[in-house]
Amino acid sequence: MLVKKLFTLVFINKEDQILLGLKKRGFGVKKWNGFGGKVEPNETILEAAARELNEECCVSVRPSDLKNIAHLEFTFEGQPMLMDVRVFSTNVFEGNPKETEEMVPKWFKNTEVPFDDMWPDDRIWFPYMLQGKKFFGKFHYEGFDKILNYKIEEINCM
Ligand code: 6U4
Ligand code: NA
Ligand code: NA
Repeated sequence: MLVKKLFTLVFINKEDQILLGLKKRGFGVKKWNGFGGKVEPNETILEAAARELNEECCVSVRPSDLKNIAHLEFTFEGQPMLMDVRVFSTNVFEGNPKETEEMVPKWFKNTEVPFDDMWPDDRIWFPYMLQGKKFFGKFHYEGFDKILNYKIEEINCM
């Protein structure tokens, strides 16, 4: 049986730029990504998304300003875990991104996203996000570098 674990992933947009963070430790180390982490038992998914963003780069958002743009599922060959990742974005935020123990934040132009140094799935679903589409994707990995199979579809409501 697969054990499902719930995670958040937040992207901040400013004009034609997107805020990414270089992960300094743990899962996804040395990869650029949005900001997020595990949802704790005492909080809503939106609260977790806002909290993780603030912990990881000192940017503040109101949970109600976060738009749910995607639902991603990751499984790993031979592992009984399913990562259930809820993806949010907003251009309403406060504070300048600051480096923390977990992330080095940096603004990237939407046309200059560093896919070579990101999760391999990002290259597949970022185009949906950057076009303002909502979508569901599931990716099955062998190890952490190779996608064995995947499915992605645009959805109308989340
Ligand atoms: P701690 O234990 O506090 O360091 P926490 O911050 O709670 O961890 P973390 O950083 O392990 O959680 O969460 C993983 C983050 O990586 C979440 O934001 C989801 C994201 N993520 C995981 N797999 C991904 C993948 N294949 N592609 C992607 N993001 C992924 O774009
Ligand atoms: Na995290
Ligand atoms: Na975290």
